[in-house]
Amino acid sequence: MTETTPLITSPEHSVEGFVREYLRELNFSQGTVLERATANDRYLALARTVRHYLMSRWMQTTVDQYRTQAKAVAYLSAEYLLGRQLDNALIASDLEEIAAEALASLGMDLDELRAVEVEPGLGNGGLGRLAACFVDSLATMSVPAIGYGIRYEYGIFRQRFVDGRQVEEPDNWLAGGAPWEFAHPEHEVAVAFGGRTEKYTDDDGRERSRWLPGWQVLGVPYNYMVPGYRNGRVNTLRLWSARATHAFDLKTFNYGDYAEAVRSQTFAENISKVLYPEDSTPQGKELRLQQQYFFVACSIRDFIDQLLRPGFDLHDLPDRIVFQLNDTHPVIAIPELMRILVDERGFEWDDAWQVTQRCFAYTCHTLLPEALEVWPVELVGRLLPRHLEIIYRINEEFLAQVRERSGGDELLVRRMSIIAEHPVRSVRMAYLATVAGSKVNGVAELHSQLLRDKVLADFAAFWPEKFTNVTNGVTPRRFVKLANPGLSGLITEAIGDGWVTDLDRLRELEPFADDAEFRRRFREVKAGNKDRLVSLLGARDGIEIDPATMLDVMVKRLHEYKRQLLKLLHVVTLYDRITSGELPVDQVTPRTVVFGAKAAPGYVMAKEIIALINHVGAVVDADPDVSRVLRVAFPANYNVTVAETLIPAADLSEQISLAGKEASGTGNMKFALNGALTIGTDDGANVEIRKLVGDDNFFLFGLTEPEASAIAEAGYRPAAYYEENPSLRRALDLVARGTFSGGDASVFEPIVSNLLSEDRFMVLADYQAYLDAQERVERAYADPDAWSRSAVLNVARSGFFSSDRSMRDYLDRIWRAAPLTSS
Ligand code: BZD
Repeated sequence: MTETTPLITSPEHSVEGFVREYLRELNFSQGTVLERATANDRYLALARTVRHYLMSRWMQTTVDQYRTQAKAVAYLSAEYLLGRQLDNALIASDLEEIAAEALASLGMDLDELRAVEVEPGLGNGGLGRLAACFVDSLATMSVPAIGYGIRYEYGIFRQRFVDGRQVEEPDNWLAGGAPWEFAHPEHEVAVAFGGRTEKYTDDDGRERSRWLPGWQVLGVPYNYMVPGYRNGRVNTLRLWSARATHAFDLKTFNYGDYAEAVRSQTFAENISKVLYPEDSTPQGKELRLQQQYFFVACSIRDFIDQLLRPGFDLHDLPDRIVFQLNDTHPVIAIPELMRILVDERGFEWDDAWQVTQRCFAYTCHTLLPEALEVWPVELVGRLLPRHLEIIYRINEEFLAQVRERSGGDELLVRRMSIIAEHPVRSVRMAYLATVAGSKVNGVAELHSQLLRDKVLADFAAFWPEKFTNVTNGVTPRRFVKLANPGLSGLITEAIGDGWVTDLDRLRELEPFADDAEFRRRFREVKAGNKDRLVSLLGARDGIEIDPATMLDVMVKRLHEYKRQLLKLLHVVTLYDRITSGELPVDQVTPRTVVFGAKAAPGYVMAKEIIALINHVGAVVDADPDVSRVLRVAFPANYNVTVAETLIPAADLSEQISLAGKEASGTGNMKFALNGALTIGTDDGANVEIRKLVGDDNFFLFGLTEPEASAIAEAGYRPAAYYEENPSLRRALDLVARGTFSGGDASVFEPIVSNLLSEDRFMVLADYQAYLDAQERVERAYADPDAWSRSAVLNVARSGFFSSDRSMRDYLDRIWRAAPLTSS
């Protein structure tokens, strides 16, 4: 890149300027005129117009980052759950009003065009959305940063319900055109796979190993703008798309298997075809490892070749970059950097190891043992033979250290080995990341503590200083400013608009919690948000909900540990009490329970739970007495776009995982920031939310982590709770008898028998405490003024959960990098 590239200027920041640019785009890029333009044409022209306003900032940011060669953060993540781009670009560039007026002058409605955009669903859930929040914050804080990932042709599946059961459909998000991306085939990168290694002696007489790959693919980078919020910065998200090579590089393939190579080319493009829809339970599929290596190999190569000055001495790499590993998915980057340094750049092993360790840090996002990725040695050896050798050597040297420091404790050595021997010889990716990374962090206080005390206890004893915590956060731009314009306006009126980039300022709202007029307006905003939700669910799903009821929301991936079943047992209990006459209808707090959840397509139990929710919902809705006070709404295909309307409307946020299982949660933060009260267990970031908002403004219930562990240890017997609790027994019996399955008792039998015999996540043990807490909720909700006071306090005290704060913590504790000062 030359350093004196003349920069283009932005279109004029005015309604007239916008109209001009818009019509030009419609003509020149879409090749049409207003009268003939389809909704998609109009949207695409709008997206491109907005893009133009960001372009000079983007180019300037890129030039500045190259010019200063300041230390940069490279966020390596297999997932980015971005949400719609147009809305965010509009607020970042302060163009919302101008665009709305400009379009209106041309007879169009901005909101209608926004709705045309299909969100890029390039992630499964929390982990992918977190990555999207982080890149937003980094840009807003002017931190030199780049996000690296995969440009999946198909994102997370679209969910439909057929007879209440989940059916998955492909998410062809690119079909309508992709106005936010910039392909750069000229910067394609070759990535090798397979083949074998051979030993040789180098010119200095040293024994070395080299990789003779069997086949290769090309990675084409696609750049996406990551606009900072009104700060003149636009960072880059670079996602890689796989292409077949045009021709074979004879040198590379001399030793390879030509036939295999040809066959493999056909499959090359499968690598970035589809996002794996499993979260928490990795499937260990070969294509998945190919995806992982593909994107990190492209990214490291890209950073070295494109972002460093020519001739840069890689011994100094840690001064220029830190690679943050978003869970274990990119961990194969560690042996890849070692390979580049040792094999390609002739580094001594020890020097390469020093550099590599300083370049990587690892974030763990789970506590479930089954979620810790392991790759069979056989597979790694077949796909990446040189990397396997490197991993073996890393392990060998590490275990020698363990032996030395433990006085030869072979049990400890076996426990800590990066290579597991059972059930099949495998590479433990979390251990590799822990050994190689300079820092390891969990994503909430409790999670980090449990990592230190349980999951990675041996490592924490070995390297206490390596372990740290960074509590997750969410971007207030998307999840408050954009999603909740009513509340944003109210806050800004009260305390000014500084909160958007300095969320601690929300504290200044505290006194307003005691201001009756402010509370009234807060309730007015909530009511308006509920009306918006009513319209959305009506139009999108044909679901009718009553905005005058308490909106009780549980949205997140469907997983047993998150305990959607506990919420459902509450619904069934209410149904039972109302239909049996035990609970007079006029004593019930009218409620709408909203679920949103996708299940991994292969996760049978999760899919059964979805069916049960829908079936219970249908029976509840069909009962004229019950449905006056209780409704269940389960809109299909919950995604970021739906979240943006749903969360601001919620009264009650359900965060009810079994303590010690949810690493952090981030939905919990979004709800609190939008003034919903939480009913929750002492789990993940709930713990920190409760501490901050105060016990009076949070409905805590359930076992604590030590209690749950103790029960598990002593032998948990769920049937005992069933036997001793009549209310629970009746609820489960209703399901077991087929009340929600047309009288067919067999349909949901697996759910009931699993709860009675195993109930791994202690739904039955927490049932009564949950019901009691829901009664506390009802009593509190009966006093709207007191409820809204608590809600305002939730907003005022949740500023800590800005992802800007998370980024500051990463910068201070892990990255040791700093924002760019003005250009
Ligand atoms: O990460 C989630 C945790 O479950 C949440 O508690 C936490 O808040 C977020 C962000 O830290 N983990 C995931 O979302 N995990 C995945 O999506 C995933 C995806 C593929 C493979 C394994 C896990």
